[in-house]
Amino acid sequence: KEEKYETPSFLLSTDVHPVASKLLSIMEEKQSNLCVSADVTISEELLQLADSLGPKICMLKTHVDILEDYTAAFVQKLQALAEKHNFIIFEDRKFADIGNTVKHQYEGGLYQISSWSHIVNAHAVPGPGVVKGLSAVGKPLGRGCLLIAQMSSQGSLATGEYTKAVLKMAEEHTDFVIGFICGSKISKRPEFIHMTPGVQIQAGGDVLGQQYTTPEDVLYNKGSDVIIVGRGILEAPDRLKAAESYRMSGWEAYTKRLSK
Ligand code: 5BU
Repeated sequence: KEEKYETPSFLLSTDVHPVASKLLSIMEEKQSNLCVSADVTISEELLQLADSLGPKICMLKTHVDILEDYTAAFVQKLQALAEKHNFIIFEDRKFADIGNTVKHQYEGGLYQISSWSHIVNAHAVPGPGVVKGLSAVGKPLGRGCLLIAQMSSQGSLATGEYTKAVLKMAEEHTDFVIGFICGSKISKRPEFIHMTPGVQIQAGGDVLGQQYTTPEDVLYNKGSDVIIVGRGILEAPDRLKAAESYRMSGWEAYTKRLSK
């Protein structure tokens, strides 16, 4: 089949944040807009996942605070795997406090997230101070941030006017905010990356309010750029096979949209 995909011209623009442009070039190179959500509780299993699925993904999303055995040595190994397989690390920390507090939470504590995670995310609910606090730590390190504009869970309050306010907050902090967690494309500005959780091959949900949409729907119909997949891969009988199938269907839907 002929490859119609061409490098989007904005990739060549100098306005794009370095982490965003790195992510976009990884996506192109690996033909993957799959972010695996590595929601496991043992660090060795997380490292194994990162090593085996590494070639299939553009990004690995973590929740370090669910690990039972977190150590500084673990993040060093994770960083080495990110280098080896060329993927971005995204700690899904969902910061949501005043600027001064999130600064400490991002930089310090047990996890020292800013030292190893290329991307973090934040709720906009505290107002712009949350971005300013995170930015004070992350910007000098070349890190990027996603604002949570919408959530995948049923009954989420992040809708309508709230989502619009998040978009505005992002537009006012483009030196640090590189995009959104959202269900569909909310900004036409090409420098913003749209990433969507709540994705499985079959639409549906779980018993705790998670709602799933398919890769095709998210990337083609809803116009998002990256799919975030956890249990769709983690609970599959063969994780590598499942990751390859999400990568393939995701890339097909994404390139089909870009050449619309
Ligand atoms: P799942 O197993 O594919 O349902 O996991 C989804 C992951 O994405 C999980 O780590 C959530 O914490 C994360 N997530 C989400 O599901 N929905 C959201 O709106 C946001 C994050 Br923000």
